[in-house]
Amino acid sequence: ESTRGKLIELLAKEEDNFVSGQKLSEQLDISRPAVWKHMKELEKDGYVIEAAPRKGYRIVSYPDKVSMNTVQWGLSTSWLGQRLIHKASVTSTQLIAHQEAQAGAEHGTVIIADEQTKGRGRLNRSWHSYKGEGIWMSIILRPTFEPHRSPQITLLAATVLAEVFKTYVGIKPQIKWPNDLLTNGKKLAGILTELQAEEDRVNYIVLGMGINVNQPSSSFPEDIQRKASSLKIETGESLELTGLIKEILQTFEKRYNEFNEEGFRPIKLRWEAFGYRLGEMVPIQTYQKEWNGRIMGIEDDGALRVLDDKGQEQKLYSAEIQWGKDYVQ
Ligand code: BTX
Repeated sequence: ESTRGKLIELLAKEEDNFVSGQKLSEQLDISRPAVWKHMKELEKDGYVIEAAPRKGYRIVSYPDKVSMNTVQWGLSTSWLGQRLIHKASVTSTQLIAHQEAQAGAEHGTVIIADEQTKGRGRLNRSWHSYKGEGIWMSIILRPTFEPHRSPQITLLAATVLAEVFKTYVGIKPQIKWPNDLLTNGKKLAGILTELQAEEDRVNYIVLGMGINVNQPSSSFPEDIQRKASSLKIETGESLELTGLIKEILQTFEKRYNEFNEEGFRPIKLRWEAFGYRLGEMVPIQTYQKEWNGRIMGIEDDGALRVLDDKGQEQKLYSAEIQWGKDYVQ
């Protein structure tokens, strides 16, 4: 199986170019008939391989099916997703992730499901997770930082999704504080961070991401149709889930490593580049008070930085913000 992984990697790296059977046989240290046999196996898994005399092999298309193998093949991470659990149907990938984490699952373990029957959002809200139409994924992290820094992970995850949507999918999303990914005020993706910690130490974090990918708008129930969108609705094209999952995992690992080495600053700047209604006045409700504030950015601890009408800076941790007519809570 690791030979097959390496084989995919060698072919994937060359993209549209052919790789000779000779080269593959040398690099994998297997005979040429064995290379041929592996190609036949890959075809069974849904890869379309072109074999040309004297030129060699190339991948014409990748399988659409999400599975442990199709995600891990060619995945260029060093710790994220090296252990990956894929299930056809679960109640919630968060739940599985908690069970796995409590049983000792390593940092970077990923749980992905085609469908969730009880997908959850924040504050006990539910998350619609249609079969095969989106990415429903939880990542187990075992960070060494102190618990109070964990909200930064939510912000980091939001910037990773924004970055991937922009560079890989080609749409520029906005991040509604703290963690919703929007286009035109509609929710494309949500993030749910759950923490298991002691006073001064994080046992683990389960980071859940729900990404609407291939839903047509008719797929959403009526009550969320006007506030939800998918990458397909935005681009007009279906996207291959495995490719997108790999891109997210690779970008996440890179940004997480950067976060460990350089701290929160680069993440903060990137977050602010995507910030929803940044610089604008919005009505805010804190405790009994209603006031207007200008959204300025985020603090190092993940709080929202808002300027009140006296020109004072306020830090908001949780507040009812009336995001505007185009956004429905
Ligand atoms: P949230 O509480 O910010 O958003 C939930 C709200 O969003 C719902 O009340 C509903 O109005 C709306 N909504 C529900 N489903 C969708 C959808 N598919 N698209 C757009 N809007 C929707 C956000 O919570 C965090 C969601 C995390 C989901 C992931 S999926 C993998 C992991 N497993 C799991 O159970 N949850 C996480």
